[in-house]
Amino acid sequence: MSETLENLLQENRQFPPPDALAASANVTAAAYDEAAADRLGFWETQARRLTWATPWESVLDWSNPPFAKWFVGGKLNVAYNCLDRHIEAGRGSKVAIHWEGEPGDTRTITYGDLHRAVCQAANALTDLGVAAGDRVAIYMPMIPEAAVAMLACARIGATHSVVFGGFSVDALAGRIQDASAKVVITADGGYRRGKPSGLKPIVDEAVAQCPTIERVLVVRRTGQDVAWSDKDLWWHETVEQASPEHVAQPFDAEHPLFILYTSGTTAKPKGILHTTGGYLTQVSYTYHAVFDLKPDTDVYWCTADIGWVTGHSYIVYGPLSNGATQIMYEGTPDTPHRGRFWEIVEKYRATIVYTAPTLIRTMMKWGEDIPAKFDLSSLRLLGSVGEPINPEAWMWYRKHIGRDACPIVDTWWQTETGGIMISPLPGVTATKPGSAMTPLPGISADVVDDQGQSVPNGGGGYLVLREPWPSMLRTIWGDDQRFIETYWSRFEGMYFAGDGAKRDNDGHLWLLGRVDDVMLVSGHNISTTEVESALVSHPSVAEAAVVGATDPTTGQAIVAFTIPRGHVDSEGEAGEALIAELRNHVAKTLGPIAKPRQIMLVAELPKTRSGKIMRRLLRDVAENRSLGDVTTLQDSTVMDLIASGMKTGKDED
Ligand code: 6R9
Repeated sequence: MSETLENLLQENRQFPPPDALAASANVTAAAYDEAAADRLGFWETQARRLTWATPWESVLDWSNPPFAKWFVGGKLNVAYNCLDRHIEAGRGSKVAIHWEGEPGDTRTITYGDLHRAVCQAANALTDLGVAAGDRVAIYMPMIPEAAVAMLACARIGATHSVVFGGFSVDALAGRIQDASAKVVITADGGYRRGKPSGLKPIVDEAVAQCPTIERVLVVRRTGQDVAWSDKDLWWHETVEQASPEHVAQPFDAEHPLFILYTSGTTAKPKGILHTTGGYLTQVSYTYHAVFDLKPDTDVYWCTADIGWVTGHSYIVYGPLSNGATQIMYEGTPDTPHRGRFWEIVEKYRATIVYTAPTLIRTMMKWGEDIPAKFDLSSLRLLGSVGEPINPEAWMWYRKHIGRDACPIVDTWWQTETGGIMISPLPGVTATKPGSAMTPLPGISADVVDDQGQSVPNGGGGYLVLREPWPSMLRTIWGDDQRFIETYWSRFEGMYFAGDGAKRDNDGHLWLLGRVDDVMLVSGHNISTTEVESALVSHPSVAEAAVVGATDPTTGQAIVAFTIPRGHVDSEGEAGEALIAELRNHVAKTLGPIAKPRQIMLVAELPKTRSGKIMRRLLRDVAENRSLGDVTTLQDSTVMDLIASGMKTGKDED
């Protein structure tokens, strides 16, 4: 028998789109039929939503798989599509970004303002000797100049490599070296948790190890003291003095737009390469379709950091190519208080919020009385990305943020896919809590067994993509062989995404986490996601992470790390009683095979900067090993907290 994943969790709730939203939705069910009838023709139609300087000769060259070329021979400028064409259409005074600094300072930036800043930055970079094809590293806080820097690179055909502002010296230096970047754009620092936190000192140390760097361009954000070398230039003395006149040149559809390193938990980070025409086509279309953006009335807010692919595709390129008005926030959700996010929604009358399950579960932990203090009635659509969203977290999001009136789009995609692949369409799909539902029009996803055969409804296995898509990664920077081995070798002729998934009895897709995390318990492949969702479905639990630890009788045994909700007493005997209750709750929800051997109550979980749980580290704890590499952890003290005592009971965050 071929190996598949168990399908344990059953979910029967379903929510059709609100009538009014469905009646005026940007995309209707007809899109699925159009794409099914002519997939490439469908993508050509979507490419025509952009402005091309030279039309393409053929839509796809797939003669040398897995190396795809989309919109062959076409030419366009990405920054022109995000800025100039809106201004030419008379929308220069429309707000592009409502920016909110963590200390409470604000900036309102129109499309005209953004265009001017990008043209100045394009001229300044050109003066520094940056030309089309050169690489530029961007290491910035969440300030508008981060988007300006990206768009300026795109405008002159330089390839940007954004590195999370907060990664270590070694992480930054390694990424600069891998791409041989010529310039770094950074800031003196940014505000996080009420304090200025320095970026320039980290850049200084990294640059000392990177001979390819000729110049460092520094935005003054915090005003803190910084060391200065003859490579350094202030943004306000260069960019802000440069000419605001700049004519964008078109680039080939396959011109490299950006490299983004995946946070690779163990191996050397992979520089995922995205190019120009196909990438912009898919992110622009999916933004329009999935978020149903009405440019004249919507106020959109994606809470991601710009250093994550979500920030690239759904803060910069998707929204701006569609002429959206959006909110950008510099800081953390609990500074100066735990209602900061909802205060921002209220202040700007946000209509669409796109965030991560980790944030939703944190809000569950803090309690629903916090969002209840704010007027969230402007919201009409909610999105989720980054991890499987547990059905109870989905229901909490729907009820306490969306007042049971907003559709939720659970969007599955990856750095590698560039844009959203699997998601409800908000005006079409009757959603199920916890399911990403179906591939978008023009996308073909499947769930297969060990042999690459599609599993029937009700079965689980490996998520694969059977056909090339416009915003697919083109290679791993500098390593075509690794590109082939990592993504295209597991199953003949298919892209394997690394995730497990199941197809329910109606054919809808449920993401089950990374297959590396799957637990093999007494011969059953059990996904971490289903056990975590069962734990989160208990009213005392806000968040859970589950790992398989070596066990003498069952091969692997399930070990769960669980964060109780804020109001729950988890000290002493109450804690013991809760643990016993949770073990039984999982057994009852999923079956006895999924009953955890051990549950630990903890205050925090180790997460990456984009909020993904790092189960690898928890496996080390569960198997009493010394900890592996913790450099990509969001907060490295969390592991000390978990390893010592396990049950701290108090909330450090
Ligand atoms: C966009 C992004 C990709 C991995 C992906 C999967 C997980 C993302 C998800 C999801 C379940 C969703 N993931 N969205 N899992 N449901 N809606 O997150 O890119 O940082 O490269 O991570 O994230 O495991 O393979 P990236």
